[in-house]
Amino acid sequence: MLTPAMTDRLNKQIGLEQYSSNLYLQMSAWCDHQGYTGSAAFLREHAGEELQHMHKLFDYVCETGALAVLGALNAPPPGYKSLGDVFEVTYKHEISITAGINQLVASALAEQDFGTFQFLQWYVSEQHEEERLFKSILDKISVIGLEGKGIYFLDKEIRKLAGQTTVS
Ligand code: OFO
Repeated sequence: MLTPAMTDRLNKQIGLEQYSSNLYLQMSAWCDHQGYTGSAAFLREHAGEELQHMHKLFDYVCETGALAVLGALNAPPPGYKSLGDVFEVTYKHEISITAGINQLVASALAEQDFGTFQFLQWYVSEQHEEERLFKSILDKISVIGLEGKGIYFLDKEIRKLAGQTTVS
């Protein structure tokens, strides 16, 4: 059984995962509009993964007998300065999600809610993968660059990353 405070925190995280999905779906629209079809495919696929993260939390809250509540979401930014800007934002966003998960884990421990603590371990590992994935894209950007044909090859490389992370 979840405390009301823990239910509230988990519901907030449900909203953050749903926002992540909207953020990446909107980024995929921008990339497609600019002709970066590889990045668009990768981000669209990643938006789907974020929805799975949201559903996993939603199911957990429901399974404990608490009420899952979907709150209002902010609109994600519709435009970006460059493809590099898109992936700077994704990396910073994932770092902020990691901080939120860490706070959830700390409050589960403080409440001695070991069931939630155990459940959240999946998100701890997942955030390690998320940060690694988006950092690897920033590394590709700094090696290949965004000038001339570089952006064409970069976009092809990013397409190859679609489907490389898994949700179980
Ligand atoms: Fe749900 O991991 Fe990214 O945000």
